[in-house]
Amino acid sequence: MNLSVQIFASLILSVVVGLILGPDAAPWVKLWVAPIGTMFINLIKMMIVPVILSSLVTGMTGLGDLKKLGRIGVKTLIMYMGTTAIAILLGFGAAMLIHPGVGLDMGAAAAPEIKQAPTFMEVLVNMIPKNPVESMANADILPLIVFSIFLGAGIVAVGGKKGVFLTQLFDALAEVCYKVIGMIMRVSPIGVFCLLVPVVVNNGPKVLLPLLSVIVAAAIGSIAHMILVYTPIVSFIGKIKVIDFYRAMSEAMMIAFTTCSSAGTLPVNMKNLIEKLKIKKEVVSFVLPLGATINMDGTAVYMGVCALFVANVYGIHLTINQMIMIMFTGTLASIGTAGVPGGGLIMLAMVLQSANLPLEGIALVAGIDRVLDMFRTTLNITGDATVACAVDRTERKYDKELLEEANKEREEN
Ligand code: DAS
Repeated sequence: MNLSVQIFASLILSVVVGLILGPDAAPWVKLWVAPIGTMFINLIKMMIVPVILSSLVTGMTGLGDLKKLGRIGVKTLIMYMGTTAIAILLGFGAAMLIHPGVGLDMGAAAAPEIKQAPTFMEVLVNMIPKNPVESMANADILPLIVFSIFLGAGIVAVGGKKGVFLTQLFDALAEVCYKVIGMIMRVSPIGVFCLLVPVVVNNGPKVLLPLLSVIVAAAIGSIAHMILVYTPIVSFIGKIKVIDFYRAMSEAMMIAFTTCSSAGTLPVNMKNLIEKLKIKKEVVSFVLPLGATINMDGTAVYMGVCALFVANVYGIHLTINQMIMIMFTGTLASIGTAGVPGGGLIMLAMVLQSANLPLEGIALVAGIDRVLDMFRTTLNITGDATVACAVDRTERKYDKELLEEANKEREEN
């Protein structure tokens, strides 16, 4: 049975076992099952820094010139921002369809503390690592990307035998990383099972049913975004058959769904795009790590759905101004969301505050946040892969020109 099918079977089994065990088994499950899930996700996280460093440095040396990096960067950022803005709109649309929270009396709830999203300048300043080893130790992905780009550019500048040696060294390290990730993925059915059983045991029907409308709206928004936004991009720009794309993405999507961590899914996503979809390493190693930190379309859908849910629960009719504020701050909040479990919940406060909606609303969705996070993280990493496929395809045009130029030079000499 292929690995994706094994992981899916494990996912279904964990839901059944979790429902049979029920909330009374929570202490026992927390003691004996949850730690195995934590060990599995830590195994994948163990590969985040080495795979980004080795792939991005190799990718940089493969780019040949910084002009290409600039072109890839601009295309990537435009597509990331564009798809995120559409995602919030779809979140609003799904919530207007389902009307989550209408007539729901959730009682008063304590207002959580507000975490401010970093300002644009703060994001820029934080991107420059004052100590690359510290950035690696903390798995700070953006500073690690910047350091890897400079390291790769330095190797290209050195050139000669030393440059070739270092390029081959980092290329070999990248290959080793993908082999290790493959070994880790072999135990993923067990890891997925042990990650999901605690979630099902703690979020049984009595927790989920009253807020089922929120989960349904988030799921509809996420699926609509995949169908209306990602499928056309993959098919018409990426020139990849949709069935091939989602088949190649299935492992990473299920890991994202169960771990709720874009960062934790990154190594698997990178490996599968390079090995299964043959996307260029220099594109994958730049676009995906960047996306895992700033491209969160699933979180944007969630912001749209939850903002409308809170407005409905408190009987507030959103004005156009409030919806524009939610769209703007929701895009910023999704950029500032960390690629870890629960990242979006923390940023929701900023969105509600910007639209003058009661912050107590966060406590209402906090109880089912882990389930909502499954959908948003799965969409987040799928969006990263979608943009990588589109950027890779549009770059091939330049590669073809380079190839033709090289052929012409060869004929002339
Ligand atoms: N869990 C986050 C991620 O890893 C998304 C979120 O919390 O919104 O992408």
